[in-house]
Amino acid sequence: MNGISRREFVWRSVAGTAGLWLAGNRWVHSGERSGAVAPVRPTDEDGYMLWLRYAPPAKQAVREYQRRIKRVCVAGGSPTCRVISEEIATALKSLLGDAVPVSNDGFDAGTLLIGTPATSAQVRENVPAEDLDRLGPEGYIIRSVKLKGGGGIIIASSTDIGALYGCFHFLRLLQTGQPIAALEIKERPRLKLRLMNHWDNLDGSVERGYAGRSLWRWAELPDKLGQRYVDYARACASLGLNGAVIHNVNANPRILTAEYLRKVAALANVWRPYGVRMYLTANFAAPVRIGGLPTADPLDQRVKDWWRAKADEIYSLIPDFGGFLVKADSEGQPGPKTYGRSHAEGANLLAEALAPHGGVVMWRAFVYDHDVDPDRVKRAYIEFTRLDGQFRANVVIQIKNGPLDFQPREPFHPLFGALKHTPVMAEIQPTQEYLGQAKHLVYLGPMWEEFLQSDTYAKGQGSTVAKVLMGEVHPYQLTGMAGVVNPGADANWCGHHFSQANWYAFGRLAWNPELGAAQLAEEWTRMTFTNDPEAVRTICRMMMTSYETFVSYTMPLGLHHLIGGDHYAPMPWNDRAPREDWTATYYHRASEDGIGFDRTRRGSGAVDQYHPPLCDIFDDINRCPEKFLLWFHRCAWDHRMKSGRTLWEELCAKYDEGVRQARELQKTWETLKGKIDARRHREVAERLAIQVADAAKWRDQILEYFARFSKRPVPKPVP
Ligand code: GCV
Repeated sequence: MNGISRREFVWRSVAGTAGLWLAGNRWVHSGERSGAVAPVRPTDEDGYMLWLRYAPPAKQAVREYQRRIKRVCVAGGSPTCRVISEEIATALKSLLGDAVPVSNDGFDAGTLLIGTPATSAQVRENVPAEDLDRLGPEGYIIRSVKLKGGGGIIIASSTDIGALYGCFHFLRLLQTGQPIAALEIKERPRLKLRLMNHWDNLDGSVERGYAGRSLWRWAELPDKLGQRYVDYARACASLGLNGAVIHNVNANPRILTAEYLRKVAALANVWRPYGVRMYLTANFAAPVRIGGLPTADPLDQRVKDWWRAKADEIYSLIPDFGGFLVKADSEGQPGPKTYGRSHAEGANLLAEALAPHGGVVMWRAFVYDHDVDPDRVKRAYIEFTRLDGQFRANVVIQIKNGPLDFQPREPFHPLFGALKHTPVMAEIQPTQEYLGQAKHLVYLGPMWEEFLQSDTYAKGQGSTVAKVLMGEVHPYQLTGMAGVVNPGADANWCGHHFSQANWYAFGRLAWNPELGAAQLAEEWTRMTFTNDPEAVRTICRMMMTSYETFVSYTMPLGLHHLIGGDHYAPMPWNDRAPREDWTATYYHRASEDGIGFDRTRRGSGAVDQYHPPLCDIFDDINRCPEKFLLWFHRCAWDHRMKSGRTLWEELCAKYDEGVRQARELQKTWETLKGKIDARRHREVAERLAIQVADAAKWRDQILEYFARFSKRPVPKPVP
């Protein structure tokens, strides 16, 4: 933060809210400006503060908050309580314009009390412990209470971490200008594991990272621990994220050496008060690569002993270590298959080592060995359904949202709902590897909502992916969601200011996968940019249309993998790669007869990995949703679409529409000039210019390429 303190930064930088001006050391509403206080133009922001800028909402709301919050009592003296005190003091000073006293006792009218039954008699009196117990250790209650001479507000939980989550919820209400007169909020996370997944390497590079170098400065650790590590944990905790896997799934085994574990432990110590637990990726060959054993065979006693000793060593340094995430037998990573063992035998080896300490193994389902099936998208399902029930209780299978690989649009992975006896968690990807990286404005909330609300029919209608994840379809003891995330060393963390919204939405969905994308967009916009109603509406509209826009100009109608190595630019002609299933032609199969991958019963049969009636719907060209048409069907170029157009005409129209919508995003953003600070406005505008140019490239190159097969003219694009 360029050498200034966080608190100072809040004062200096949070000036972009429409109608608010930073005058000297104080926020003033534009109506209040007088000759006595010279107005100051909104100060530029660099985006570092994320959604924790604590800019005051509308004047009326601020007045109400000032009336109702005269002092704060944070009961308890734990490191987490200290974090709560500091956060609330910083936030209230910024939101309300004046410092609000924070102490650790007292509860009279005008007090905001934060505590647990163990730390506060007033919490015990006003919030029955059974109510808190029902919400679990991370749940909380926010309640208005009547007191002599006025009202008070209690944020209560059975743990300090739950109280911290409640505190961030309360601050969200203030930041977004919500009424706080009669609060009765009960919240609990619907998923247990809510984890950031970083694909960061030990050399500081980030696989599929688009926001600068890694956040973890390995050369400086464990001695130097900067403020940024704290701010990372604040951001995670503000969303309810409770852990981070800090190392790439393409794992360097050195992360498990004593030298690196000391560095990892130092980070874990910083994050502990925020409830962010440390997890690591495990290279399956570590016993050979760093342990000096001749084998990594999971059934070999020496290998078992090595992992057990390694787990003991880790827990001696990090007592609350969460566990391992493993990519095995995938894209060249070592795994149990080398030794003729199954994924279950591999996962159980690590699970046994962690079990005495309460750790978990997240075993990735991202596997696609050729010999399993000729169709790549069928392979993981085949491998893992065979093993259902063979995993130890502390193993959870981590599954990407779709069966291929984070494509702009995929149907949900058929493993969701298919594993009755093995818990599953979802892996989604805020880092936008295939979705414009940090150059395109693409809010992924609607994509994830579509995924989470997909009905698997695993136990009849209503068995949505969200319900599967929450353990409501099959009774899983372990539940979770992971996000392959986007923060890096860039000043604004995520490269594109709007990419922050994807970190935000992921975190909130991990807390509750049934939240709506529109609600999350609005929360984020109000906290990150402005509370001005018109600007909020405009920004939210842009965000909510941006996903469909991106799909339209890149891979509409179920097309997928039309890219090359960088996963950014169009490359439909890509027919050469070390593996056939890394090309584009393997997927689109365009010829003079038509286009698309036949996954019906007459083709690869992938449709039958879905429960009825979905398998029949996907199999039927007339009932298959058109957004998945070319994923499941091979269609003639003249195939008649619901619009009455031929497939070719529809494809051309979709691409063109995408380009038009991208231009619309750009135009709309222009109307916001002056409504938010100039720096962020300019930086977004610069990227939108790239996006518009790229959208046209996608359209032109894809259509020009496919026209060679369709032998039909490409209609003149709308200028
Ligand atoms: C970490 C895709 C990405 C790889 C990534 C892999 C995975 O193939 O392009 O960079 O590797 O997924 O999820 O393991």
